[in-house]
Amino acid sequence: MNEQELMEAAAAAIVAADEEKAVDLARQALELGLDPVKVINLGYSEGMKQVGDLFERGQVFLPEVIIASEAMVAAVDILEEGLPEAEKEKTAGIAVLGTIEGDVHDIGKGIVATLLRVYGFEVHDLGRDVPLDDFVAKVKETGAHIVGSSALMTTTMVGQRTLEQKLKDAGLRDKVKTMVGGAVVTQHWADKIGADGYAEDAQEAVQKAIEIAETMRG
Ligand code: B12
Repeated sequence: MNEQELMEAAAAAIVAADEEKAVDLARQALELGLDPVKVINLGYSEGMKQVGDLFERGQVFLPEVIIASEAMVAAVDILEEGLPEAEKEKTAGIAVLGTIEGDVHDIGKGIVATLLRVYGFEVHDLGRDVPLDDFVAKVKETGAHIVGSSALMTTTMVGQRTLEQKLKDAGLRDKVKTMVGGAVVTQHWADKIGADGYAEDAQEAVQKAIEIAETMRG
């Protein structure tokens, strides 16, 4: 199986909500020496997007989405074993991450957290359905350079705008840079609410975070 075929099979395994197959393909990807991040982005995440489209059209139902997402998590766990060890010596920066309150989608945010750690960030992952005040408190406590929020629903992305305001009210907005992401979030939304960064996937998120952390060190 070549790289392209494996990516397509990985996406298909997620659409079929076939955990065994998804896990088996993740192992094959590592054996073939493929880039785990690429396989997550172009294979499994692509499958998850297709599941979302089918769900929206009423062609699959919530229980199937849950099983598909479990298959995705299991495959990503395997692929993460193929990532280089997190940099323990150097600190690229301190990042606080979480999924906005009211929103339980956390697969993508988890991938972003893992990759940031691999690239030397000290990551404080607050989890999902995180009250906005908890983001603010954690930024204050850790002196974070970056606070990243994830939102997968139109109803919760508005929380990212409120978070901007809460950071201002707490006098922290000039000390921390904000990054936003999640399926419904766009660069346009980031600009509109005054966030400092947006990324479409975890790889881009890390690149942007590194750039942002560098500008903060001056
Ligand atoms: C899996 C899934 C679920 C799972 C979540 C499991 C979990 N632990 O996360 C379950 C089944 C629980 C679920 C529940 C629901 N879901 Co849902 N779900 C999805 C689905 C199919 C895939 C999401 C996913 O994991 N994608 C894969 C990951 C890797 O991608 P990602 O999250 O986008 O993350 C990447 C980037 O966005 C970026 N990124 C992510 N976060 C961040 C943060 C920062 C700072 C940065 C820089 C970048 C970044 O990097 C990530 C990695 O590359 C989406 C469809 C879609 N197109 O997204 C719907 C979707 C998000 N769900 C939807 C809905 C409606 C729901 C429910 C309300 C359904 C219901 N009727 O109950 C509930 C929500 C409950 C709640 N209160 O939150 C809608 C939202 C519609 C909208 N526009 O508001 C969607 C879009 C489906 C649809 N098309 O209708 N869901």
